[in-house]
Amino acid sequence: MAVDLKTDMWVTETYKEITGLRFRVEKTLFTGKSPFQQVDVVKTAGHGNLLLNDGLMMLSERDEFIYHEMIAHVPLCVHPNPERVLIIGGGDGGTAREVLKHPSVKRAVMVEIDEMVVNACREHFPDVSCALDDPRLELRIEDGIRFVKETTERFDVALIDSTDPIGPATPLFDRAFYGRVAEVLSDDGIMITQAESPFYDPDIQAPMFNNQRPFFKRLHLYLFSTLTYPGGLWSFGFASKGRHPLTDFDPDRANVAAIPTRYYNPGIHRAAFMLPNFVADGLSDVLDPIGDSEGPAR
Ligand code: AG3
Repeated sequence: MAVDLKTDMWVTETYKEITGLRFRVEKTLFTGKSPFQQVDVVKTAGHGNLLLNDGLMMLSERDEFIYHEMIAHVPLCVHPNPERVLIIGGGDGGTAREVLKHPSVKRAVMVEIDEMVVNACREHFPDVSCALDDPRLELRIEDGIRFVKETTERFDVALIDSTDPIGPATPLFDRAFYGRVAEVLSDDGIMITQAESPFYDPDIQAPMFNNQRPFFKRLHLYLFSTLTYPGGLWSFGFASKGRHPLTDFDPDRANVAAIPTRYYNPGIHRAAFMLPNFVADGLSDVLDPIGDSEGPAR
């Protein structure tokens, strides 16, 4: 089909001034400026609705399931009995939706700093925000840094569903924050952190893991593909007080088959921790080996 130049609209995320990712837009659904960031929702031609914070793509309806399944099910299927889950950020509700698929979870607390994100997603991403009113979830509009400093509650799993370390999410990559998260976690606790692009962001990943090292016994990285973030390959950090992401993973005990997913399964779980050489070599000083061999996962 020919492109009508008068109505041809695209939204572009420019990343580090070296690459751009763009989607055709049909119309703008929401635009607002909160005390924390610029929030935009557009309807795209082929990827459903798309949320941007400060011009950075956060999620599209078409592929959000990959990110949200991978941040939630990997730790929840490694922990032997995850009952209490903390989510920092994640205002769209996608992470909460996946967490609450686990029958073992009795209580989830989600701490999102920006109410505008929650409201925009309630309206424009109904299939993502659908679990925000689940009675097991407490949604707090509050600074996550302050919450972990002040809470006396303890959690089995903490999921740091943050944006890039610019703007409001910057302190979520600091040593002091990871220290507090470790304190609010139980003795077999697991923390997952949004860990950026293995191609473009080793300069963010290495300090991130260094900042976690004093508080966790095991640090690993795992990968997933995305249509919505620059480069198409993205990662999470897996930090635990002892649990191993593969040898402590038992798909039967976790009853993976009973959790409805479109991306995550036991094979994906294991494969995600296998790192290409350039990733493993770049992070060999900061990650733990995944297997018996020397050096990080491969
Ligand atoms: N969190 C954002 C991940 C990083 C995106 N970075 C980027 N586009 N430059 C997504 C929140 C989903 N709950």
